[in-house]
Amino acid sequence: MYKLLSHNDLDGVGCGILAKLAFGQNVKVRYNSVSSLNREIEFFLENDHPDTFLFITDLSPNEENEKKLQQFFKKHGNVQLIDHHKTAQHLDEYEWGYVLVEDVNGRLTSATSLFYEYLTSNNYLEKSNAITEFVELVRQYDTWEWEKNENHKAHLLNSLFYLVSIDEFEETMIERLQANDSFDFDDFEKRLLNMEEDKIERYIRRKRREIVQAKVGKYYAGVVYAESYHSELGNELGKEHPHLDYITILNMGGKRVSFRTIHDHVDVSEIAGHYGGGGHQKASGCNLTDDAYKSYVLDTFHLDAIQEDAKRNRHNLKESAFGAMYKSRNEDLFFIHPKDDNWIIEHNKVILEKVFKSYLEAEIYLKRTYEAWLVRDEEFVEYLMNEVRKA
Ligand SMILES: [Mn+2]
Repeated sequence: MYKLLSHNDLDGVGCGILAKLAFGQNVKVRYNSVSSLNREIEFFLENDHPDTFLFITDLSPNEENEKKLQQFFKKHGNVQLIDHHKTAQHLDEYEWGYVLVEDVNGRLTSATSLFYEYLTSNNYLEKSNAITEFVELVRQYDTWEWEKNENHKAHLLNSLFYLVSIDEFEETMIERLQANDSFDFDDFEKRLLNMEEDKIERYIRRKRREIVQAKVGKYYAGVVYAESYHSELGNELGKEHPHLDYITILNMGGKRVSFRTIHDHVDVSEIAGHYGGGGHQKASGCNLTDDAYKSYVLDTFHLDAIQEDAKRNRHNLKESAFGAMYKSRNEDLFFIHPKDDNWIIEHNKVILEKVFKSYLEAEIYLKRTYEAWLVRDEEFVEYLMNEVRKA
């Protein structure tokens, strides 16, 4: 018998699907949240038959269970952990641990892609075009490579995953991967997914109006409350507000926090680690501990949402040689102007001493310090007309 304990997201369930394709009726699969894994490991060690081979994928045990698993392994040899999270790298030291963040070609891995290699190289499962394609879609979604590659099919697969129950998703995928030479959605799914994509877009649009900014430690964080679409949201809000080092997404009901960044200079697995969580450089999470609650909920609850930059302007434009006009909540006016080879900021007609090498640098400073936003054309034109009148 085999038992698989895996994560309850697409990458984790991808592992479950592969396990069932490989071992059929001989594997029991349990999907876990990050916090429920340790209970499952303890249950396994106490209750399961010692001949049962235990796989753990896409999740890592706490220190106590790490030791217990090592003891179990020494006695029975029946454990294999496969993971790709940066914060699980210490488990690679164990004979039973295999943790790889990047493969030999520098490609980011996922638990499903690592488990696929494991199962096929040990002859538990035969490679097929359909499975290979499915595994690659999961990997691209999980590593967010799909966006760079514009591989929307990977995103759709994740959307489908959240539209149906895990059981239904598993069953449909197993059937499809066994029966077909290539992997695709059926017509009904395609129609459903179209509607779902629209729904995600509307959800994100609403959340854009709720995000607040706060300095937490040395970094500027965007903070938003959301129960779903954390990766999509983190990505969109990160791109919308490049002056923020990372985005924090709070799921109050689940008492979980997600961290996402689009930047290379921040490692959000370290930030999550600070609160007892973990993950990847660009995506991580932790429980909503008292500390996390204080930093992200209590200390930010009174803040007003960030105002978005005007989007449809034709005159008041960023990087304009005439200067771009911004406004803060207390009605202060700002202009970012080019001067010689640099950019400068004018605050209520007083030029700030600081000089910036790029427009973006100036804007980052402005938004971090004053939370100002690019005003709409109407306001910009009215201001200019008033100035002309005065003159
Ligand atoms: Mn994963």
